[in-house]
Amino acid sequence: MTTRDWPRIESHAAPTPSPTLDGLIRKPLPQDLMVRHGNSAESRWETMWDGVRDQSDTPTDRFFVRNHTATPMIDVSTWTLKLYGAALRGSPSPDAPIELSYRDLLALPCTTTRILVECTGNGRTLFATQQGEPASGMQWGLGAVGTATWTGVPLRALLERAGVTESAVSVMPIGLDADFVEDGINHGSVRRPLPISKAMDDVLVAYEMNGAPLLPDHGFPARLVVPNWVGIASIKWVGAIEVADRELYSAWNTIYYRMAGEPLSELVPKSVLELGWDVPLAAGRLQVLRGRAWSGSAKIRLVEVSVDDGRSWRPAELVDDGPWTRWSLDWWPQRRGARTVLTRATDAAGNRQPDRASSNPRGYLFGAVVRHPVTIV
Ligand SMILES: Nc1nc2c(c(=O)[nH]1)N[C@H]1C(S)=C(S)[C@@H](COP(=O)(O)O)O[C@H]1N2
Ligand SMILES: [Mo]
Repeated sequence: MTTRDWPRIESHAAPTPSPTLDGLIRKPLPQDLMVRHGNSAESRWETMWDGVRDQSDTPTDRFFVRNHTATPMIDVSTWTLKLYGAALRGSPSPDAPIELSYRDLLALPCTTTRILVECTGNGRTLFATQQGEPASGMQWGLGAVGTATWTGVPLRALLERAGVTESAVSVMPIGLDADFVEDGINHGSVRRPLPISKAMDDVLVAYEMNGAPLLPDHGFPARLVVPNWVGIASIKWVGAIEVADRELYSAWNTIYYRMAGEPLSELVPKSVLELGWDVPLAAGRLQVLRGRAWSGSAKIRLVEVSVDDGRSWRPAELVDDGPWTRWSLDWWPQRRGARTVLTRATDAAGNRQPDRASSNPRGYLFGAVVRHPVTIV
């Protein structure tokens, strides 16, 4: 039926665990599945479709990891989730919070739902390669994104049980990983406030990912998962949640994760190919280009592909419409040599990927059309 001529990915069944560097990440990071970046790691898009696997969620073994410091190992027998703040009934203080054990959390009514998590800096290296604007920060390719099926308790239900009042303005989930220190400044625990409207909408306090308890790297024993928002909102290893009757601030909404003077929230439309960079594809044979597209604002309505540098575009077939949309397009490349495949997504709110991403020094939200190099052999 279809032919693919990029190198086969070896040994999905039994990946060779590469020794993790000094415990910064705990899960194995086989080089055929992941690209390591110090304390973090990104997925390889070429592993998402291997001719056998036909599924939309990212398998947990190849889900990207973004750590500010290192994955902590949390003892679930002593862990509790603490809720406090002036916008809870009785204004419980941090010293006398409402507390839930792991067992308490698992006993509450739960929800299972598919949600995409994308790092705000995903695609950052393309600011340099496509726009000549190198940006500081984790030097991600396009693999700092994934979707999973999460099970947990809606944050709204937890806040209601804790007696959230009409006065609530801001909700601050606080991580239990080490303090984040940069340039000699200690910014404290990784934490980022959510407006009460988002906190009461669709946020999950998740304890399972793809049908199994969270791995330590993905936030065990519990984490937030915030649909459609920048990945930093989805605080891992959550230990406390403050519910305040005023705006709350941390480095993660004042220094980091801002553009044009505003804290970032929704993800922008993007589309990617499930291919490695510079892969060889055979000339004169059917190549099924497969990929995924997503947007934080609305469902994906259209994905277009150009193989002539943007002069003409062909609409791809949309395969499904989960938290990301899988798409495919048949291509019979003829001319041999270095070629570029451009993909462009449009969402139902009318947002279309631009030719250039908005410049910003930290390299957030690279949403421009990606120019994916392939070699026709
Ligand atoms: N406590 C805590 N939560 C965190 C982080 C962190 O370093 N510490 N990283 C954030 C960032 S920047 C991203 S993109 C996502 C990544 O989630 P993942 O590692 O499960 O893919 O977690 C977020 N939650
Ligand atoms: Mo991130």
